[in-house]
Amino acid sequence: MNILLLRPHPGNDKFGLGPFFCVEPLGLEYIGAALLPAGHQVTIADLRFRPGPGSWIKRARPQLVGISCLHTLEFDRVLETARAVRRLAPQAFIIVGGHAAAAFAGPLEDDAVDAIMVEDGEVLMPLLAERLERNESLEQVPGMRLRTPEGWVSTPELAERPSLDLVPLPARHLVKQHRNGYHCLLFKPVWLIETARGCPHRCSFCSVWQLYDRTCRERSIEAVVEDFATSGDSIFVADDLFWYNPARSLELAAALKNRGIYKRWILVQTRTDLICRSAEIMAAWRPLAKDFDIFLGLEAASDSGLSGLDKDAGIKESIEAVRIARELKYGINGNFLVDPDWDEEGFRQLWNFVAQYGLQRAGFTILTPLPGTDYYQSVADKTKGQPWANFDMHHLLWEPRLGPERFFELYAETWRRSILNTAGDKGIMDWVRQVRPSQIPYIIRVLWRTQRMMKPAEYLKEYRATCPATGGIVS
Ligand code: B12
Ligand code: SF4
Repeated sequence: MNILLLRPHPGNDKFGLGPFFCVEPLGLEYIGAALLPAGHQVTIADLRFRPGPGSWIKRARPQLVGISCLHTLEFDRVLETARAVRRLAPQAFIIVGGHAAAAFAGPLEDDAVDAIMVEDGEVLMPLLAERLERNESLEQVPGMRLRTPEGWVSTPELAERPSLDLVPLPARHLVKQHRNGYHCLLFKPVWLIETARGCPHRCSFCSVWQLYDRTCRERSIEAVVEDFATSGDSIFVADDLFWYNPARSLELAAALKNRGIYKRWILVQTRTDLICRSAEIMAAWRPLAKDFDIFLGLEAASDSGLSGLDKDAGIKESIEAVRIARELKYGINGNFLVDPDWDEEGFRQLWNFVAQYGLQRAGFTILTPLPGTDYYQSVADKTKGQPWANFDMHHLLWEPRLGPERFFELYAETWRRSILNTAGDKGIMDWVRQVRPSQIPYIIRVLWRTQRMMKPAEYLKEYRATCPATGGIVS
């Protein structure tokens, strides 16, 4: 069967670090790897690059089209893509899947879509393709919301989550044509690698643990080593919780070292408390790359702030984790959450913490109720009518305690305290001096775009366009 897998353009990268990151659709590559052995013709098209869906449909002549939906903010774009596919290939079966679709399928239940996968795709997509090929009923394909003449129904639940080793390596050759477009910060091309999936923690703002019921599955050491060995020189590790399993983490570092793997750059994401108890592991990993960065969920500047987010780690861990990582010469990129319910003191506390511990290399996102979390359910009424594109963690979804004008003044001021402020400590020439001549136009373009995050008027304009109080709401 001809199968086309699409990664739509998310549509919303006005704010945030979107312009700094563009990585491969790894979920689609794993699905591709699961479909190929069954004899299917699989094409992956990344619509963040040219051409658009029309050309791909002409080329692939698909009977089955899968559209990925990683983030809540992509919902409307995903539906637009599905409608375009429906027009261009009316006979094709259209399924949507991916993290945001699985965590909260409701908004995607639209006539342009035939099914939504609410589980991983590696086992279920081959099953779906087989049933479609044989013209058999789809109601027994587990893990889906399915559009039927009687309306949307849930198919049976998957008996158990499959082992990640069922599909040991992603079909990276399917995105060969896009490879040079994948980048993170100044590293290009970049490879995305997954070593484990899920998280046993319970941060209130996060949709990952709720989707995976606080489980975490790991790939085998052999599969991960092979993936590192056959990928390029700059690696972004997709795991939400790197170094989670101490014994495995040490074993993996040793296995990579034995295979002679050494990368130009590795980026991982983890928690402060894991770093505090993993100094030995971190020491074992550090020599595996020339530059090694960590995305660290710092989230708040006080113990009460952290416990309000169910972070289950304190400020002591934040400070200690930063110290350990710096001592081992890791780069730290923190992220803090800014609560619409803050008063002025909330902002000042954050600024003092950032200044005291030199955390200017950080992102500051607005605490946003992500669909699929209990937090979302508890405030769903307040977010009614908001366009999904506003769930990018840089929009206010309701009136903040300080009022929108003052809130955005202080929020923009928070970003002005980051290293991205070219009028701050690190000027544009400091950035330019750090890059190769060929990278200068890129870095200038990206920095120019990010300066928007330091301008309250830019946020206010968007807020007023969608705020119920101003009558600007999009319904
Ligand atoms: C890589 C990544 C990114 C990349 C983008 C990747 C891309 N291709 O565009 C970057 C760094 C740019 C990014 C940015 C952001 N991200 Co992000 N990101 C991820 C991350 C770490 C990994 C995704 C991944 O590839 N996983 C590995 C693959 C193998 O798994 P998978 O994608 O889930 O695929 C499987 C299934 O979902 C399914 N599947 C996937 N696609 C499809 C398609 C079909 C048709 C089917 C049937 C099945 C299916 O099958 C696959 C195989 O089993 C996830 C974390 C996570 N746990 O998923 C967060 C995550 C998706 N991001 C998140 C967030 C919050 C963001 C930001 C808003 C953060 C910010 N502070 O700004 C921004 C938004 C940027 C923007 N404006 O678009 C949240 C999502 C929250 C939500 N509900 O919206 C996550 C879950 C992280 C978290 N812990 O909260 N992100
Ligand atoms: S924010 Fe990170 S640590 Fe917390 S539940 Fe989500 S993935 Fe786990």
